Amino acid sequence: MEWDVFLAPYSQAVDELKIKLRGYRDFYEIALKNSPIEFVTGRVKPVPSILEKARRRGIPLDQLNTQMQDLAGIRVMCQFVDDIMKVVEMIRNRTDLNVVEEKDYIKEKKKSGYRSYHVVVQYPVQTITGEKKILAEIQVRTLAMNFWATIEHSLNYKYKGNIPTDVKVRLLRAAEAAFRLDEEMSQIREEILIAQQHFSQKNADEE
Ligand code: 0O2
Repeated sequence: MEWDVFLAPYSQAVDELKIKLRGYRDFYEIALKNSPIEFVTGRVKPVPSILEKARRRGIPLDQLNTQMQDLAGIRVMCQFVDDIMKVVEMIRNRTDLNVVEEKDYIKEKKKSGYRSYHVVVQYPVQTITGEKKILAEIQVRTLAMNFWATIEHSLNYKYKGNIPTDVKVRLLRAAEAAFRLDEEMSQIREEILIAQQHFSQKNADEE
């Protein structure tokens, strides 16, 4: 398998989608509105992770393009839970991609405590041999959900997927705390938004 060649369109898709989704922030800023997007990151799945997931899921390597939906991965971080569906709606309305699947791990969190909204999209990339439609997974989550997921992900890596029970229990408690933090922030949302508008106006005036 020539990984560089196979993954090149995925890398292109990640670069393009990062720019496109980051663009929303600028549009909101110009319109002097609070952006539902705080920041955007993206990555192509590293080859060892691809091989591990393919083995775990029994996916033949020649079917990766149709059966592994997160070779190209984008993450959109929001300040508030309510922003998540605004971002999802903006993604659904785009005419440069097709949404093929949505997974709501916010309504129904994973057993681990993981919360996020996943949108799987089919995105066309123009390659030297013509157009290639590739799958990309966009994960939309709050900053608190992202904090939890990042920590849990590194612990999973450290313990090679077998996190000890006591740590798992603590992680579940931490997930509960992150959920409550999101709830608290939602309740003072209006106040925070007004403060942030004053702040960005003040910065603009000083420039
Ligand atoms: P990485 O390193 O982020 O690429 P599965 O991966 O089998 O659970 P599925 O159906 O392939 O699930 O896709 P799903 O549910 O959309 O989840 C894929 C990705 O969501 C994961 O990619 C993680 O990024 C994230 N995710 C899902 N569950 C959890 C969780 O319990 N904890 C954390 N931290 N992240 C999660 P990868 O391939 O696992 O890893």
